[in-house]
Amino acid sequence: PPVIHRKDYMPFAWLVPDVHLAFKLGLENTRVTNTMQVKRNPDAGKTPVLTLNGDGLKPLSVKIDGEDASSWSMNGPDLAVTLPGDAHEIEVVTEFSPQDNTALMGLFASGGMLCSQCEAEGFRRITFFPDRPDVLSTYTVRMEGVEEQFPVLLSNGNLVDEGKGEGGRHWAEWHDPWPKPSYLFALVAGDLVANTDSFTTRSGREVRLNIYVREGDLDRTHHAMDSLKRSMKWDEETFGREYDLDLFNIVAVSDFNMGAMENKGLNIFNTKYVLADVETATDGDFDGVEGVIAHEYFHNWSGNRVTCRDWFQLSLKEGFTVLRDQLFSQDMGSAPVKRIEDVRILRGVQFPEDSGPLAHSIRPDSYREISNFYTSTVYNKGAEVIRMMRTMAGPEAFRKGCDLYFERHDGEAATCEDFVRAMEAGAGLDLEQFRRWYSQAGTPKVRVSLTHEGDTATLSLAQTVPPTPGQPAKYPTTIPLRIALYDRDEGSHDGEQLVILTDSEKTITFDGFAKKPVLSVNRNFSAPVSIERDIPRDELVFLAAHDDDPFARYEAMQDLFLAHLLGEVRGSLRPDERDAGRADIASVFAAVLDDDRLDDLMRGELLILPSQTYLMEQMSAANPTAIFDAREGLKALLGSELKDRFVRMHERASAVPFSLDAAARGARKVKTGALQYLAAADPERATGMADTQYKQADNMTDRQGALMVLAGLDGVERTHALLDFYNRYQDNPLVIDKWFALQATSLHPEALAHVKALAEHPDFTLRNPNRVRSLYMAFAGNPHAFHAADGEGYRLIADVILKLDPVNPQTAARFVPALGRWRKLEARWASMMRSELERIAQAPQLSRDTYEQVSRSLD
Ligand code: B3K
Ligand code: ZN
Repeated sequence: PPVIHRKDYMPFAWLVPDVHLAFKLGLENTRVTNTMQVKRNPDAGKTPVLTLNGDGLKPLSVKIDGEDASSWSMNGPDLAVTLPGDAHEIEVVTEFSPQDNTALMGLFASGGMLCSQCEAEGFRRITFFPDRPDVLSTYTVRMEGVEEQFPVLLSNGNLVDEGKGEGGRHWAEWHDPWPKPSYLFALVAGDLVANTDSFTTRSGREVRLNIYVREGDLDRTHHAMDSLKRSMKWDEETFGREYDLDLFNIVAVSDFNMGAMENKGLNIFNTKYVLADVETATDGDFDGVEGVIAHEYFHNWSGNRVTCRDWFQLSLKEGFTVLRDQLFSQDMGSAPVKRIEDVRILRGVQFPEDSGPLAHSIRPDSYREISNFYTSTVYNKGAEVIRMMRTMAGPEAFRKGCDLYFERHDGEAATCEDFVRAMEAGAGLDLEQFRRWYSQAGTPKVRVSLTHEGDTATLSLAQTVPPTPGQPAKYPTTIPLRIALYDRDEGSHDGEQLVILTDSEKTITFDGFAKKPVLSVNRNFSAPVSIERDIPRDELVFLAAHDDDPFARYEAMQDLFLAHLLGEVRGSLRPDERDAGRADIASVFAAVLDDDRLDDLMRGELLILPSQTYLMEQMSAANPTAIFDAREGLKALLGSELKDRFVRMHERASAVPFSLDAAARGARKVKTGALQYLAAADPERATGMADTQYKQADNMTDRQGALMVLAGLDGVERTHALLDFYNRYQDNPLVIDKWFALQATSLHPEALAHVKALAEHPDFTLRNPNRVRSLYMAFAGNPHAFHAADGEGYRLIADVILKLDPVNPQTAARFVPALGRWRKLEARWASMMRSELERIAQAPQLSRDTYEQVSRSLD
């Protein structure tokens, strides 16, 4: 497969101002008549050839200006039409089978309904078209099908007409007045029911809102609807963005590669991000629904009204929209807890990506398959980059920059550079050097130290950006660091400052400190860097107890755990150091458990140890077994030293009645948190407590939490609870996904064998991405099972990739990064992992998706 380079961008030679699509719908066979008005693009090179992208299609007929044409030929998968003049009408007819479309790109069948997914390049599986985001067209869509089979017919924009045909058929015609790229086209046909509501925009437009689901799921759509209305209001208030159609439809579908898709006026969602009620969804699931509903809705401006010029600009819409959904969720719930969660995702997924073979900048320079670049780097690091601009400008100036961006580029296909320029002009920032965040991959490292002499404290900062594939040499970038200097005796500071590091090194002096202050740095995670600080352990203990920035307090605790665990793993601790480290950690933990000024949501957050992945990230050649043992060992130690406190906390939290407010949610979080520590220390007692929690649960959060703990332990309680859970929810696929995932991620020593057995379960199928992920993605994230000493875990994932690749290449390729970590592992694991990648590479007929990821991972 060829490599596509950003530098080769050329505007398309033709414009397609208007498209009319007529669908004759059927599960086995769908026929599309596509009529395009095309004219020369005055801003592009002159060529008589119009190349229309296709993927697996053959034209049944091609007409130019109403006449059967012969001046066309196939150019690989594409259709090349030679045109005599400057403006023409082209009609192309295609046909395909939605039910054979297991890749779930283009138009596919899911549980009897028809549903589309076009981003990034799925539209070319429906019809021949310039399938690139810089070709904007207005769409009119006529759909026709059997009414009984497809009572609901939906597309983008507004319903303009409908009627009955012969033989039980009916039709509907939709028109979307907003010009859009083909990736935002959508179509749904099926037997669905809607939860209907409305929202009045600030200028008085009444928007009808529908959430379409299968009949039995209607009761689980209320949270999604509330989230949608909150998002609409928040975007008006916070970004000044108002909705621009009279209708906003959401459809939930169970077979979907991604979380959701922001098609204009017709968002299509994975059921996982729509359906939620207390019986079947956890508190985390509720947050997931709210966040994704908001994210897709916010795309209406950041993505749809202003779209991307080419796919290299993906972060223009995704990074920005992730930041927008993060700020929204911060405002809806606990801002510090949300910030910690977001940083945990960044460190757990994006940092490893940035230090591995698949590292790429947030605006990549090349790709073979764009689907492989819907990454945590483009999304989450992209959001951090825009957040840094906001931190440097302040929220008000940042808003001015956003306003200018929307004003300048409304209706256009823009670039990341356009965004940066609007931010410079609108927010008054100089981003000349800051632009390197768009071009350089790799997580910058900042070394931080504080010295003290006389009355002066001296802060020394030094940055390096590590080499990444294709980028051996790096330049310094702009790093905004929020800092505070604490007076240790007072336990307070004189205000936070923003220090901006631009050179490789910088020294700043602070006068008026008779005693050495304690430095709190990168507060609220103001820059997505890894900080290496020379800081005595007692200062970390101080910050863990006193820092008034909740993130920084969390961070001090994490640093304390990290240093200790890494010492354990490396075997570099003297016995006295080991004891002192453990004692400090236990006392910090005890303080968190006892601190009644903390809310439980934050308490629960502070009690989470650094993840296995994050620990592995800190080492050049990691021994996953040693890391797992050290981490579990520390859990057991804390569980046993603080047993009474954990038991009391569990009792206190268990007495809090169910509600969705923050206090009750916090109680549920610390309840299961306590069980996890107790399970490590005293499995027997924890089994009894978890069993009771399971049986008494009146909500999914408690039930799933208890089952998770039981799944890691041996005993009849485990067997009974798993069976009970299965029987209770066997008709609910999203909950059965949880049942698979809980076993695949469990701490149980036989987890690998369990996964193999579950792959044979009648409910397991490779055709449903949620189910595949619930078993195998969960497993690949289970350190002790995935890194099994004999390489069996790696083999299992490689087998899945090979089996899934012909079915659904996009989802198959998503498993490759797990095997791409071999350079970071000790030789024994590294060689087993590498040989699995080689085995995949040798398979004949790999998809472009998997081929690209495997070859990059082996380089
Ligand atoms: N824009 C979609 C991503 C679709 C990618 C398909 N390969 C979801 C989102 O980010 O909102
Ligand atoms: Zn998005």
